[in-house]
Amino acid sequence: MIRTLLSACWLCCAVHCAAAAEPPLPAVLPAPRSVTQLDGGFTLDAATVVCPEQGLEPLADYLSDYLGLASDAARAGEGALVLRTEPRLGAEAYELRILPGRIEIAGGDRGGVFCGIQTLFQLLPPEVYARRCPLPVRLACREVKDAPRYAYRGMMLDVARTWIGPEPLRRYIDLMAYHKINKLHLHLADDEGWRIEILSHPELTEIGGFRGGDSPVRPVYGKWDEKYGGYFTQREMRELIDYAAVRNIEIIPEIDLPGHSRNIARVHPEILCRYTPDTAPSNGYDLRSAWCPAREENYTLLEDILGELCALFPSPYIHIGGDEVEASQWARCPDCRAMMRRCGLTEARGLQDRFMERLAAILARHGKLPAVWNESVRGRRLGRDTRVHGWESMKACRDALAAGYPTVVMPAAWFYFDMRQTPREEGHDWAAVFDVRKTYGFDLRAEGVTGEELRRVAGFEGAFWSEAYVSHEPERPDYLDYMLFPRLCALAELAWHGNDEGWEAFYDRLQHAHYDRMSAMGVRYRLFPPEVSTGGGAVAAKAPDAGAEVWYRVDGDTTAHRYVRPVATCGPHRYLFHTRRGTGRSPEVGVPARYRTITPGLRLTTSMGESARIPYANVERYATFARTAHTCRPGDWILYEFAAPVRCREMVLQTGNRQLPKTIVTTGYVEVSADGLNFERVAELEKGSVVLRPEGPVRAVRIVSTAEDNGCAYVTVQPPRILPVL
Ligand code: TNX
Repeated sequence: MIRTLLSACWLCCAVHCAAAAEPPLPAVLPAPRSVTQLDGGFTLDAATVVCPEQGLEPLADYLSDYLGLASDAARAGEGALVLRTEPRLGAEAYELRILPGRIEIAGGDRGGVFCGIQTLFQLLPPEVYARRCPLPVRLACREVKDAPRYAYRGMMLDVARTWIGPEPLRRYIDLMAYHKINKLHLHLADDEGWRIEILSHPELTEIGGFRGGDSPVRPVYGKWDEKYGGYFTQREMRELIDYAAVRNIEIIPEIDLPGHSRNIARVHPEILCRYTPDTAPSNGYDLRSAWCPAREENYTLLEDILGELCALFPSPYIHIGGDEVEASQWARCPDCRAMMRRCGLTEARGLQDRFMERLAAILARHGKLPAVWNESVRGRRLGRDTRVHGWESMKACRDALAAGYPTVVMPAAWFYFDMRQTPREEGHDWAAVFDVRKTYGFDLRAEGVTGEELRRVAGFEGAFWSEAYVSHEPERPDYLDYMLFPRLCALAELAWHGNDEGWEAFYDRLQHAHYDRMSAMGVRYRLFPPEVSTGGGAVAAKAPDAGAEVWYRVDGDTTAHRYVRPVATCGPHRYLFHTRRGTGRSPEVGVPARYRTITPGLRLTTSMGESARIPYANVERYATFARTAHTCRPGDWILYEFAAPVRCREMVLQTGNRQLPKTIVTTGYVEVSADGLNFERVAELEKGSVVLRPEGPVRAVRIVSTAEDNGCAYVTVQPPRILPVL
């Protein structure tokens, strides 16, 4: 079939290019349904005029802006680039014809025309994305016929935990649009921030949009010492909605309810249950801050909030959250208990269904439908016009589909782009550690979705949660790009086209065409790590990605050198390699010996008491982390004493969790002792951690806190990572 022809294009091209005059088939991503080669060519030059059908002027402007062309509805003749709709094609479908005398893009609707424009971009030199397409460009004549596999092709961005404002958001909207992603799910409120102006309750953003400093909202994650935040005014949001709409993207707002509501609970404490709440400080995941479902006034406030969202957002759906609700606080609330009796409920958890039902009714009054996280349909009480986002697992997705709900399939283990991509990179790991290849390989049938349930799949969505992103700034301004790309490319391929052509063919298009496009887009995407090997007294490295350069640096030195040949060395573990291609970068890797650790006899003590459940012994066995019983105050200490003096090339001491720096010793210093008696101050803590490179033997190390409470009820202590002298 034509599709197979397309998939094989790069291979064929490599083999036949020298002999055949046929131009190669285009490496469009996501792949179109069919491409047919026609005779002749068309020269796109500065004289080409974009000619839109009435109503498509915004798309003509969009296109003209990238190509520097004039747009004139009256000049549909020879040499024109015609944009028109042809409803028979269906939603978002398009036909792109490059003919000797003209280019035609016919879309089933505006979305289809937009998708046709994106395919045209991919037939042009990559510089089109930088608005520097060198004209004239000679294009081979062809006909592309294309339509999406799924109507829902989404990306969720959590702008609540880390504030992502209008400017960067516009950039991500562009990047999604280039990939034919058509839904932007904006997570606008969570424990750590409220990001959308509600005119009838300005305090929600005026107070809740900022945390730390003099705000009643406590600081969290990496932003301890400043008042941090921001929010979208309704005007700004309206502009973003319009900006996205031109780009065939619908913005779906989410307010996470009734859990993940610590932020609004600081602004309106009365929304909580009527019992003495546990007031111990805690950061994020503060599951105690759920709205009280039995408090009637809460629904008035929610009507105000949701009513404004319904008026502001044209999307037929409003996402009302519903994940990770801790029902124990309801079980202790007298009003909730009375409500449970009234409803004949034996479990407090059932109250969530009633709460969500009330919200669905509010939305219905405003002509909208609810979208929810999968936990909200466990009780099956919400109407089957509710759209479910299945995130926890494939089982959660299958359950929602089996219960009859249209479901956006987004299990974290394939679609959460906040997960790290290899074990030593940054990111969460609770769901899985995976790269673009795993996302691409996602297969509904292999995951047990069949028959009727397959038809209920609304589509796929990628997600980026940002509770830890905030702590990557300003050191890693490329972090979000790096986490999203190229995993988002695989998401787009799956949702638009499917993965029937297989990884190798997809990867071929990615490395031979799409990396260059992403470079022109200015995306700081992730490349595959280099393969590092040793032998014959040298260390060698190879880039898996076509056209990628290998670079290396030596331990303790930040200067990178271009790798040209194996490096002769008797200390291969001292070298770290990475690859570069355009704006792409791989992670740094070294030889396995670099990462080997030793576990000398250790005793851990602290001044903050020992958690009964997660004891010091965990660390002494180098098994897992330990917890203290109290948070850290100035002068508090953590002491690591070794049974015998340890010689090592590096010792990494870490408090908190790598991805969630919430349980760290926020600020402090480190002292080292050679004899266990006399200590010398050698370093400051950075984000709760320190890397020591001791010159002599170490008998003991002590972390001393200068922090006035870390905002959490305890400190987590990780086992030291000790790298032997090699
Ligand atoms: C689970 S996904 C959450 C989020 C976290 C995320 C981190 C979901 C509906 N809840 O609150 O940010 O994991 O990966």
